[in-house]
Amino acid sequence: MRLSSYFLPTLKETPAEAQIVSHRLMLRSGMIRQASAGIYSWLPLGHRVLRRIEGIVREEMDAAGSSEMLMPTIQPAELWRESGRYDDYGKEMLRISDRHEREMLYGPTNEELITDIFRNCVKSYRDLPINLYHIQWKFRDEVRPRFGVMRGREFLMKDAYSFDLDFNGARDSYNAMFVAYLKTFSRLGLRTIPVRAESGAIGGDLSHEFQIIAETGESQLYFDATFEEIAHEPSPEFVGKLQSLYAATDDKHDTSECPVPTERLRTARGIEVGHIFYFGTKYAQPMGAKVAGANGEPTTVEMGSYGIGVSRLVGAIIEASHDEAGIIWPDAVAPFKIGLINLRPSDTACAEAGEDLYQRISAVGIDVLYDDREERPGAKFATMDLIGIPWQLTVGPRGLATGVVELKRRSSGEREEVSIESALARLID
Ligand code: P5A
Repeated sequence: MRLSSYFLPTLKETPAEAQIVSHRLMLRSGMIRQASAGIYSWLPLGHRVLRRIEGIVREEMDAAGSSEMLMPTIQPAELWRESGRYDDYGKEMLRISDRHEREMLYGPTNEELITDIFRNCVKSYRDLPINLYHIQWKFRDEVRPRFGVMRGREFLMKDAYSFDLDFNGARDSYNAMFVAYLKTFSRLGLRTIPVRAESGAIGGDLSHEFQIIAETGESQLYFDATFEEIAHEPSPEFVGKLQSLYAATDDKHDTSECPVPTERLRTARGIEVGHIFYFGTKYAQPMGAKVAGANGEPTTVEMGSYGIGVSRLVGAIIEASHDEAGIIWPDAVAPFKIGLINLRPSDTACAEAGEDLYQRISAVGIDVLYDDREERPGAKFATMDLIGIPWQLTVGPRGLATGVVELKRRSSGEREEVSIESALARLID
């Protein structure tokens, strides 16, 4: 991608309305624009990151044996009446009526819709277990949308749903998702603490929130220091260990009943990037989701649901990875791997070398953003730092005279002068 023809409306001024660093940086780097409170357009740079995160989430869900599908954003009210949640959900639900005055809603989550699909399609215990997911926009009319994409009204969620014949099966499904979440977050460069949680509007009696530590987090966490000391191996053997350690949010934490001695208790703010629930027959029972069991008896299925805040993760990753100059994308989610900076595009040697590098890098399928604009070098470096591209490759007249280019690693700030060929060898492997 050539910056001269890319749409990157960066801002020089710090936007006054943004209270936290990720929101400021997303606006300044031209990733998002607000359409209305808590509702955003994703501009090309932001959209790339969103798709990257979505891709990693998708790979890990597929690897865990969940099947991707796509449910609509608009749902009929009658399904929510069946589960009893139409009234319970209150003002957070955006209610709409169509031209025939039929009551509809913009889905805040999909337990009802997936249970309806299941009850119509699955008849026998032999078809179980089943795990389905989709990545779709949700709407929750939050009282206080804030912090940009972190607490939006419209937001992108990956939501998965499991169906099992009995509790043991449902617990295995829950634990498989638990492991898939550890893998997903670790690939995103994040270290998460699984916290026992209230299940709130989703319901059920077993639930974990996946929290990342960040000063600007909305949750207050209390957890065992062991979380900081052990490796968070995303493996089935590790689930029991992690689930046995104490971690709680302030609404659940009770100092007098806390099993962790004071000197081993840590406290920090956290951002909830995922939330998983086992809720048994809460929806299957009222909605009549049954299969024929081994002896032919109709058996109500046991369910769980598993959410990841895909759009919230964009902000959460920035909270965890930035400096004074801007964003520092972990390689796995970076919108481009390389920022190629041409210090003097009007110079023939620079233009040729820049173009040659751009072509050769693009030819091997690596995402490169080529700054071919006529701009001051300082402005070019500042833009690349702001938008957080992991590698900066700079071509200038002075270096070219001796056959070298400069390679800079955004995360460490390390710079090196290397020959064009060795720069390419380093970047293309
Ligand atoms: C689990 C999947 C559910 O809705 N039903 C389907 C269950 N869980 S949840 O905890 O309510 O949401 C899942 C994740 O979505 C993100 N999230 C949000 N992101 C941005 N803005 C919001 N207003 C918002 N609300 C929830 C969180 O990451 C949450 O863990």
